[in-house]
Amino acid sequence: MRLKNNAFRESHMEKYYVTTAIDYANAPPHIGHAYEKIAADIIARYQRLTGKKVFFLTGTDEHGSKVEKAALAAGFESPLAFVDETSSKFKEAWRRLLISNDDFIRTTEERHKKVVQEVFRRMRAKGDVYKGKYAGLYCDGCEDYLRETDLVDGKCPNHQRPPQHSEEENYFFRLTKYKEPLRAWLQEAECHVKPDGRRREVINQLDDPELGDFSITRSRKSLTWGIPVPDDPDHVIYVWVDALTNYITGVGFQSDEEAWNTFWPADLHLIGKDITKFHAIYWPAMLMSADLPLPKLVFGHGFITVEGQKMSKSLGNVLDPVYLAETYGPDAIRYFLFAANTFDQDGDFSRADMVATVNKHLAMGVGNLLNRVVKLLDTHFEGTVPAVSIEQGVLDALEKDTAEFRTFMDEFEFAKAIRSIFEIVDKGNKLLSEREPWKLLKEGKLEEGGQVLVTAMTMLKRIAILLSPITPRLCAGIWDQLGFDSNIESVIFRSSEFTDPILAGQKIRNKGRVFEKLDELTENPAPVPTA
Ligand code: ME8
Repeated sequence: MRLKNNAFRESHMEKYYVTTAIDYANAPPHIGHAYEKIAADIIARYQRLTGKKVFFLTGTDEHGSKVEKAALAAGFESPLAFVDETSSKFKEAWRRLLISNDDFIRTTEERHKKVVQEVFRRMRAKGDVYKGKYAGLYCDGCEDYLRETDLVDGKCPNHQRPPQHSEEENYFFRLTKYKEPLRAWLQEAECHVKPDGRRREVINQLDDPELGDFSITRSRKSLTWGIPVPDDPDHVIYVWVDALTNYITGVGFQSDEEAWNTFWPADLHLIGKDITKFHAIYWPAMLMSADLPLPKLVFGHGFITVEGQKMSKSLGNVLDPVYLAETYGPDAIRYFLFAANTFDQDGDFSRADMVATVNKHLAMGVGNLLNRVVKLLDTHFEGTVPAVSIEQGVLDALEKDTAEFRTFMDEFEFAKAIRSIFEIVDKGNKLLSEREPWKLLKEGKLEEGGQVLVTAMTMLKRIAILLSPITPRLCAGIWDQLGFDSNIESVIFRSSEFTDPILAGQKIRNKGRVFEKLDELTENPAPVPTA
């Protein structure tokens, strides 16, 4: 197992294991999937910055009737050939959006099949699995069992179509046995489900007497595309039991003892608000049954709409993240999504707003600050940092803004964290406009002018580091122009590289604009091609 920051070798380090939901491989990725993967990436990069050894897992959910039907509809003879193609589109999208995952799990992999079967065996050995008859409604859009009371006008409210009636012999999981321990876990002082509104919602679901044992298999007669039940090949394992188990497969359960002992339990399962029940009820109950430790935190983020509307194939407004990354660059998408939206609430992606926001903040705010500083250093100091001292007040203010940034990042309040960085950007631009170093230098006041420039450089150094989890490419560019030879991704808060002042003699590299202004593109966004 190789980690992004090579931290695995240092055993004394604190660890952080972050996962995303694994996306259904029934269609290519859309911007909602990208929103979650970018968020997890921002968290992973930030945790690396704090000096933790991080493991970041994402992947695709490839079994079940929804995927099987999509494969057939797309004219594929085997679902496997179909998911091979779809999962590669997810991988490609994450590469283009600079997602730094350490592994990408596919639920059709052999390593996963073994783990799912082992979890099933453990739950059965515990006496928590029994055979029974299932008669009820199933929505394969949700891959979930519905009740009459869940329906609106006879249809699944999420997928606007009637569920199927299904009647078959299934294996059931004794969820009812775990209701009490689950309630205790959900009410522990250390919150395991956030935001708090979601936690209360889950407790209400648990209190509902109708939430009973649930079916964890499908008969092979109705579904073949799944992992076989151990010792009973007439049944395949329910796709949610299969999917949730990815979180332990991906971190070496029964295959890589060192990784498993290091990283489990997960520090964070990052998921969308629609799948909290599976992660905060089913999954911890399965883990209790299998005698495995529970995750520390499940966080349910909000949903993203496009230009104020829910995405749908029929509206043709499903946004393709590859198209967006190609058209605007990864930093613009990453920045806008998290500067403009509140992570635990629903948000929106609007192209005009994105263009206006990144032009103002990144091109004008950060880009101009850098540009003015390196140009003046080039012209008046031959690109070499002069020897000056920085006022203590400036350094204290940087520490204050950094502390604020960290507090917000620890709570996944990305928009507020970004605002803390812009406190520094604004101070930097104000410093230049008030002190007018270009005038000082023209008048021959080299020491005074140089001091202003190195102060602004010190601010830019901090801006580059703090903003790097959000806009990694832009920040690598700033780092380079400031004249650092190291990789910005190797910086951690407690390293001397973070705290050291910029030394006299450092050579800056004036390479022109670090972030080009985006044009107001007028054509319609390309819809996601059907798989
Ligand atoms: O639920 N905005 O897969 P999925 C924000 N395979 N997030 C969104 C979104 C939107 N518009 N649309 C979807 C599944 N998501 C299962 C997960 S995990 C063991 C199995 C989020 O492809 C959604 O909430 O339907 C989920 O967290 C993720 O994208 C994958 O959704």
